[in-house]
This record gives sequence, C-alpha cells and structure tokens, in this order.
Amino acid sequence: MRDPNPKAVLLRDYTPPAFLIDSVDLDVDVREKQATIRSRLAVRRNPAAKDAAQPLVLDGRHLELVSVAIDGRALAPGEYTVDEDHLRIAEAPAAFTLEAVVRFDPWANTRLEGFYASKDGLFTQCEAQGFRCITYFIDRPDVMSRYTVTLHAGRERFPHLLANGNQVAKGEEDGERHWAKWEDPFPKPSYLFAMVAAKLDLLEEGFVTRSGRKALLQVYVEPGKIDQAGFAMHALKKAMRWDEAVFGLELDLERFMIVAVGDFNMGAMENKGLNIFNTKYILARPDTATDYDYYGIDKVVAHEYFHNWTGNRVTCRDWFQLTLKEGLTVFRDQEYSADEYSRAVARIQDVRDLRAYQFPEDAGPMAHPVRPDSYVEINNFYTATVYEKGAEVIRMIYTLLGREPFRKGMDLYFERHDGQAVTCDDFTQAMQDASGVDLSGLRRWYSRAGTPRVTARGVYDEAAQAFTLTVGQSLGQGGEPLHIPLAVGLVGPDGVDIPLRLEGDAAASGTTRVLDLREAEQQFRFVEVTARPVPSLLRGFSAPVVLDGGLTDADLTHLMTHDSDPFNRWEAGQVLATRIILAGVEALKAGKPMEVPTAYVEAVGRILASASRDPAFAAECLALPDEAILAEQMEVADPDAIHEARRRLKREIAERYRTRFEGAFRHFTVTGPYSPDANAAGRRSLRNASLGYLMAIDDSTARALTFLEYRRAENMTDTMAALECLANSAGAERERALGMFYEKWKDEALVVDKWFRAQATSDLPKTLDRVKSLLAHPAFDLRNPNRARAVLHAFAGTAVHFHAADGEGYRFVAEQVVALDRINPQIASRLARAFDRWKKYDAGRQAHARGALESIRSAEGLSSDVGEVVGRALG
Ligand code: 0A1
Ligand code: ZN
Repeated sequence: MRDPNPKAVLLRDYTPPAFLIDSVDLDVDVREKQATIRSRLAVRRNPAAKDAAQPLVLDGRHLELVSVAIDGRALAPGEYTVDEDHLRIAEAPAAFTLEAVVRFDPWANTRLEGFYASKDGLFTQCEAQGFRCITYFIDRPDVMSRYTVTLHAGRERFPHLLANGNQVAKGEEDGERHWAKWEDPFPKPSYLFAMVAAKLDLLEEGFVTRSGRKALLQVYVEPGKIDQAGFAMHALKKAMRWDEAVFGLELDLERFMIVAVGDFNMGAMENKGLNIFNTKYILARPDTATDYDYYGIDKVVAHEYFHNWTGNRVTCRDWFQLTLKEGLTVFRDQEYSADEYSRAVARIQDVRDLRAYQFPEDAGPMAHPVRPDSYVEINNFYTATVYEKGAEVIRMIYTLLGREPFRKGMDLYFERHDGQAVTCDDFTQAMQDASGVDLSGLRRWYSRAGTPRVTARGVYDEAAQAFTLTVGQSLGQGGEPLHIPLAVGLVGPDGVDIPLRLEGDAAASGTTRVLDLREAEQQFRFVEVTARPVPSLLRGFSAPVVLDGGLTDADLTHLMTHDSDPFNRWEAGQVLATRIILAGVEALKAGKPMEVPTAYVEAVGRILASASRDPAFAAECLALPDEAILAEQMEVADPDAIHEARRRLKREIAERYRTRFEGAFRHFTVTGPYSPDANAAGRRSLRNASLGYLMAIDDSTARALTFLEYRRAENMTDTMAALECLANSAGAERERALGMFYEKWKDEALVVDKWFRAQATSDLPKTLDRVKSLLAHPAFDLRNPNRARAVLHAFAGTAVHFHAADGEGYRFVAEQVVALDRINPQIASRLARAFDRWKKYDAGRQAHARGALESIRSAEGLSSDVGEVVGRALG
C-alpha cells in the first residue's frame, strides 16, 4: 500500500545521491496493450555521497518487474525488495551494470506521465518524476546520464520511432515490425528523456546556425494536420535567431524535433532535442486559431527552445530549484515576445496574469517562495509563483544590473556551470560576480512567500523646489527587508516628464530613475523640481509588489493621459476603474446609485480618440480589471456585487460612446490575407473590444451586428470575439451561433474546446445547468486534459457561478475533482486549486466551500496531488 499521508520533502534535507548512473541503454518493445522495457545502467557509487555503504534504491511506479541482474547475474528474490515506489538492493558493488526488465500497459496509463497512449500513438512525459514509470531509476535531476534507446513496434501503426538525440540505426524485423536506435550525445537528467512511437505527418526544414552548423528542424503533427504546422516552424526559427542575437546561444544539436500530441497535462515539454507539445501550442490556421493562440504558440515554442540552454545544458540540482530554469526561461520568453510584438502590451498582459494568478496564490493556502522549501507532490509546484514570480525576480536582477552586465552574468553562468545540475544561488552568484552589483537583498526574494506592499508618499516643497518621496516596504513576516528596484518618474503639470536629479547628483539625468529600496523605509529627495509633479511610481512594473502610491483621482487621471511610461498610463486607468467599481459595490450594497466620475469617462474618451496611434495598447486600456483581480482588493469578496458594478461601468461607458465604438468597429477592419502580426492583431483587438462594449448594451441592434459579424468573420479571432459576446447574451442569436459553430467545427478538437469553453464561462444564469449537460455531450471526454480544462477548469475560474451563494458551484466542482482524480491526479489537483481563495468569501459561502473540500478529502484513494492541495486549503 502507498502511504496515505506521504511526508513532505524538505530542501534542507538535500543530500547528494548515493550512486551515479553514467549511461542508460533502453530497449523498448511495443506490443498490443504492453510495453516491455529492458534497461542496462552503468552504475557506480558517488564519491561525493555522505555514506559509502548505502543500499541502492531505485525509484519505480506502476511497473511490473520481470527480472533484475547485476553484471549479468540474475538476482534471486532475497537479494532485492520491491514495493510500490522502489526497488532496493542492499548489497551493491562499487561499480556495476544493472539490468532490469519491466512491463506495463501504456494504453491503461490515464495519468499521462511516463509512457502513455494518445490517439495517434505512444508518447512520454517525464518531468518531474515520470521516468520512474518507464523503468527503475534514480529519478532525480542531479543524476545525469548518456542515453541510448532502441524502439521496436509495428510499422503500420507506428511508422515514426523517435527518441532524444540522433538516429544511429534502423531496420525491419519479423514482417510487420521495425526498429530504430537513437543516441543522445549530451548527458541529461531523466526528466528530459523522451520517446515517441506514432503515426504522424512531418514538416521539416534545414537551418544553419550563426556559426555555420547545419541542423534539421522537424515538426510532427497528427495525420492530416500539416497545414496547421507552419506557424510553429516559423516561430521556432525566429526563436533560434533571437537566442543567437540576444544571448549568443546556438542550437547544439544536429536535429531538433517537436511532436504535437492531443493528450497532454501541461503546455509543452523541453526534452532534449525532442520537445513534446500539447497540440494547443502547435496547431494553427487562420480559421482555427485566434491571434491570442498564435501569440501563445510563438511564446511556448520559444520557451521550450530556450530551455535547451536554460534548463538542459545547465539544469537543476533538485526540484526546489525549479525556478532556476523556469523563472529564467519565462523571463527569456517574455523578452522575446516583447521584441517580436509590442513591449508595452506584452508587459501589460504579463502583469495582468501575474495579478490574476500569482498574487492570489501568494495570498492563499498554497503560498510558497519562488524557491519552495518543502513539498509533498512536486507536480503541485509548477506554479505561477515558480514560473511568473520567478521571472519577475530575474527581471529585477536585469533592471538592477542593466542589459550588458546581465548578459555578462549569463555568459559567466554558462561558463561555470555548463553540463551541471546547480542551484538558484549559483545563478545569482554568477550575476553578482560578473556585474559587481551586490545582490544580497535581492536574493531574499527566493526564500520569502507573499506579495510585498510598497507605500509611497510624496511631498512637494515649492520654496525649495524639491520633491521628497518617502517609500516603505512590508511583507508582514519580519526578517530583513528586500531589495526592491523602484522605477520612478515625475510628471509635470503640463504632462511632460521632469528631468530627474536626486540630491547629491552632479546633474539631472534622464526622466526615469530606478531607486534602490533596500530598507524598511527610505527617503529620496529630488531637486530642481520647478512645479508640483505627479509621481509615476513602479514604471514598467519594476517589482512584483502591491503599490499604494497615495495618489488622488485627479493625479491618476493626469497619469492616465500623460505618463510617458505606457505601462503606468494603463495602470492609472486600472486603478481608477478599480476605485469606481469598488465604490460601486458599496453603493449597490447600500441600495444607492453607482457613481461614475465624468473625469474618468472623459479620459476613456481620449483613449478612444487617439486609438489609431496604437490600437493594441488602446484595447488594453479599454479593458476593465478582471473580476478575480477586483475580488482580491476586497476584505470580503462579493462576486455578485463585483460583477454587477463592473457590468454597469462598462455599460455606462458603452452608452456614452456608442457611436464612437460603432465607428471604431467599422474603422479598424483589417483587409488582406490574415496575419497574426502585432499590427493586424492590434487592430482586431481594438475592434473586438469595441464590439464587446456595444454588446454590453445587449439590445437588438448590438445583437444583430454581432450575429452578422459572427457570420461574416473569416478568421477565428473575429469569430470567437463575436461568439463569446453572443454566449453572454440571452438573445435568440446565441443558440443559433453556437449550433452553427459546432456543426462547422465538430471535427477540429481544439476548436471544439473553444465551443465548450465559451459556454462554460458564460455570465448567463443557468450556466451550471448548461455545464452539467455539456458533460453528457458526446464530444466531452474527462480523460482528455484540454477538454476537461475547457469545461471544468474554465467553469471553476468564473467568479459568479463557481462562487454561487447556494454552494452549487462548489459542490459540482468538488465532485468533478474526485472523478478526475481517479483518471489523472495532476489535472484533478489543478482543478482543486479553484478553492484556494475560499476564505476570502462570506460565512455562507465559506460553509459551502468547507463542505465541498471535506467531501474531496474524504474520497477514497485520493491522490497525494489532490490531498496536498485540499489539505492545505483546509489546514
Ligand atoms: N517544463 C515544462 C513544463 C512541464 C512541467 C511538468 C510537466 O509534467 C508534469 C510537463 C511540462 C515547461 O516549462 O514548459
Ligand atoms: Zn519551462
């Protein structure tokens, strides 16, 4: 039996492995409902191990052990022990060859970790601990080995046999079968192992790296989908060029393969030379994928490619160091996106996501530092904190060092650690050594959970022509203060930035300055300030903090119109809208009318009037804060009131500017063939934001326009914009459009996911009933993660229906968590995270949520994945 209450693994308990494995030779034989894996491991005692007499303990799960031998001699039953998680050999020599034969059924593997079946064949997913579901191994990232793999399978059903590295031999065997042998020249941790046996179509191209090395790039997709693989290939080549130009990093392989699979737990996986992707991040055609899908593909293809250096060449010593590769690689993909699209818009979107997912995580039961110090189930720690907050920490280092010194730090990091498994401290040390910048205060970000609050108050002394900014930080846990880079500017009454001169500076320089906040409280005195300025604080969101800038509505309106920093222009509008909506919530609860200040509405009018300068940016400024972000700002969240107040604000703006929105909708049409570039996508984004405002009025004119647009649209961006509006509208057009959509797209899985999602996230009453009926739809399949996410996770992310006051949303999701857990614990555990913020709601909702959580906890055979999440939520 597995331990029903598995113990937490602690960072402070880290010890080097007792044994190392220099090489791995796998022979994989695929038969009907069975894979047989023969492994030959070159094992030796680790000279760095704490104790030279430790037994050999190999990890293994869901395996049937057929035989085990040391140096060619089969072990007798008394010489080893096997339980659900391990194979133990008490007496092991100093160096030896271990051979094991195991069997299992990949078709019965619904967990989608290890070796599993999807529609077109067999695929692997080994991060974090899936390799132990393929063979017995010391499954931890500081054990790095050279791999050779031979795959055998039926030729007809599995024409492609792939593994990491280079194909070195292949052949036919007994009639219907064939085999292929692969060798990976780079030592790697087991989590980067991959193999595929499948029927796939192939798109390939040559590539010459900057130094003249030739490589073959391949994208494998399900049969018949080759016309949806072109953009991924294009993105791959762009990402390769970008990494060469920006970081001087080249592809180190002869062959780089990407394989898309329809059943996948995450977005994609950076296995050495053989990336495996969720189809969602590969397949795209103008009529099937939205601009946002294209953007996601570009970003994720780049992300996985960038891992080849940040993650694969230099990997993590242990899983506590996950942000070493993830935070850094997210930072790299964010910079790539900023260079390829609009920097301001990319930053706005990243910060919006950070606030919607990471801030709540950091305030809830799953809060953890970017380098966690304990976990029960590592799969639960692929979080917004490790990824997105981790990227913010890297960005702060970048901001403090500057571009060139940061690049020197990266170079030094590779020089020191290429081929090694290292820690976050090794990274910051390289950055500090290369730049000479003291990172001691910055390093504290790695070990502290929670979002710091930064308070700033400015005082203008007209007589002295000085502006003094008093800035404080708090994290509410004691401990030494963090180093927070605070980018600021001072905006004059005329809307123009004032040149900045801090007291003590020889002269003014620049109009944005990064202040080093290292103390709990600090003062910064700017001189030669000729008029009372409005401070523009935290420009570009220079640190992942909650800022209380002490600004008035008038100050914010000024920034919203004039700030030279586009991020803060957007931010000022968000803060104002938040104030209006939250005041509206209070008014509604008191039975009073909601007030919308004219100054704000006029500032929105100015955005519309100047929208053609940067349509994508204007669309971001027109988007009101998400309901989830608003809920975080309240002491006790009131989802119904938030929804209503936000809806009213939107409607009021829409009514005030109806003609302008209609004008924008007509004016920003994009002509010519579809392209997902920033310019065209930006115009569509503004146009569809305008449509969204018109549909906030939801009268027959708006609905007719939207339905017409739905039928006219030639690309999926416009189609979905219209469909989503209609899905939130009670008019007869709704069912017509949804019916037409399904009929047209029922054979295109990713598009069918969109159809499910649009219904599951609808604002309309009765959405829960609709969701329940969708579960009975013939196209629904709980085993397919994308489909489950399109319905269940999407529903659980809604503010109003999941948090319905009668508790029905909670009960429903709890039942689904339990059902999913039997199939796929990782996907179930993600769904359970929807309950994270349950204590933010009123007593009635809390009682329902507690009941729902307890019903999950008492389910029989609960996985440690869900157990950890629910245990923390209740704990
Ligand atoms: N390393 C991948 C993400 C990933 C993590 C875990 C997985 O299975 C549990 C799969 C993929 C990335 O950052 O893209
Ligand atoms: Zn990653």
